[in-house]
Amino acid sequence: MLRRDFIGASGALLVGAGLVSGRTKAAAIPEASSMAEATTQAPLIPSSGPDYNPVVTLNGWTLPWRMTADGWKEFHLVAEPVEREIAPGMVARLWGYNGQSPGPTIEAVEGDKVRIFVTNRLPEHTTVHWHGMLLPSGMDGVGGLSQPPIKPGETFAYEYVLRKSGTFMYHPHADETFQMAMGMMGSFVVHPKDPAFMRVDRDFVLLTGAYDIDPGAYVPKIATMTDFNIWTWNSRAFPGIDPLVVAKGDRVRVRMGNLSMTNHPIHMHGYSFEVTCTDGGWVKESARWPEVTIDLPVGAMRAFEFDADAEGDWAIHCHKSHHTMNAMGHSVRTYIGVDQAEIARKVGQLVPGFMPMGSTGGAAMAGMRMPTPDNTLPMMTGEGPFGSVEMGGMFSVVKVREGLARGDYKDPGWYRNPPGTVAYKVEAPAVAAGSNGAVAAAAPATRAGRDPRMMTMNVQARRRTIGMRAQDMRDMPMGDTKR
Ligand SMILES: [Cu+2]
Repeated sequence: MLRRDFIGASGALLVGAGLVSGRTKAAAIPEASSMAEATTQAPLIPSSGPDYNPVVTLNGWTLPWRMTADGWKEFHLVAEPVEREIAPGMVARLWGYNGQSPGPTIEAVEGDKVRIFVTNRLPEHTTVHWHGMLLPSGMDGVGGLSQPPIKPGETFAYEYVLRKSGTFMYHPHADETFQMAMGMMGSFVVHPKDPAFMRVDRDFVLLTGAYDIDPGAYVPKIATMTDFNIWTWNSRAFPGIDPLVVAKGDRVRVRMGNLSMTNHPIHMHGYSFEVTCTDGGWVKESARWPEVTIDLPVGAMRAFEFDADAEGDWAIHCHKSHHTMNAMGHSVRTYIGVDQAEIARKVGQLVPGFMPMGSTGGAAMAGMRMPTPDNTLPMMTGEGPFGSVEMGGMFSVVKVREGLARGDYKDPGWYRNPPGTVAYKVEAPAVAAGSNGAVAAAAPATRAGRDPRMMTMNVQARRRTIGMRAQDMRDMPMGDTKR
């Protein structure tokens, strides 16, 4: 149905010539392009209209556009059900735009006249709100308030002039709770009219999101308010998130928006940086301060910049540690310091395959490879050059390398640390784990270790992963060793 042979940014096709605002006709609707790939697509270089340095949408793409003879930049969004690979091994059935969740990034230039067609292929009505834009009230996209809802099968046109440059978003403002929980959102970048203003060499954009998808399920639970288990950047979770590839010496901007239900303190290693733009506009130089973590509030965008002067593989992640886990349940009991050997022996007699976990911490989960339901992700995973990265969710790597060509976003592989610059093991007598007695002193936990009600896990019977997917633990029969 949808094809990718859209004319792109060439501006060669002059359909819609002579139309005036609000009077466009069906015949003038541009074809909608669609994207099936979940990998980062090359930036869309403008070939007509004002020049700009295009953004790179992490694990996403930019919506092609066309220029009409009378100077309107025309885009076509299609709201529709989509299938999105969250990471290899897990697909989610979401709602999005033009084949993807999030929808494609819209890019244009300050002063542009934009006409954005929105076709609704959802089973219910929708609208599109242009978050942060200065526009006529009737173009603001709030269903019932600023326009009638777009019913299934209908196409509406939004028309306005981009009055300021910056970092914005679009999302439904009709049944928005459910529709955003289903993945409906996109980035909208307006480049400055003067290409030299706030110029950077690499400009990344992404939206944070959160889903509650039970292991083995495909559709998010749309009524979840806090207890999400899949934390995403552009509807991808680590290790499915592409690295941010940067050439040493580049000026780099990362634009992030948050349409999830909680804030995300985004932390980047190896650098300090400054917030230079919010969805309210550019931040004056005198008003900026250095940070290594920026809070990304709900319903907001933050763009930060740094000069990439240090080569390496630098982690970038949400600093809420549960947001760097996949498919994690939040009713997991604590067994640190608990001697489970005896209970393991006893339960094992009744339930072959029983495996206790957590006595020494959670790291062992990352190495476990046990039977799992179809369509879910390991809680802590991702192979690095030194072993498991033990991460999931909102995590990626900024890869800064010497000598990358401009426009080269290919994954350069792992950083080769110069000799003598990697933390190393010291030859010394081995120290017994927990030897200071602090952990062993946790008396109630030790007592619990002998209580069979505290830990009954039957791996084989339910074909569920205990170690890797603590999500399942909240469904586990506690105190019932006969199942
Ligand atoms: Cu977070």
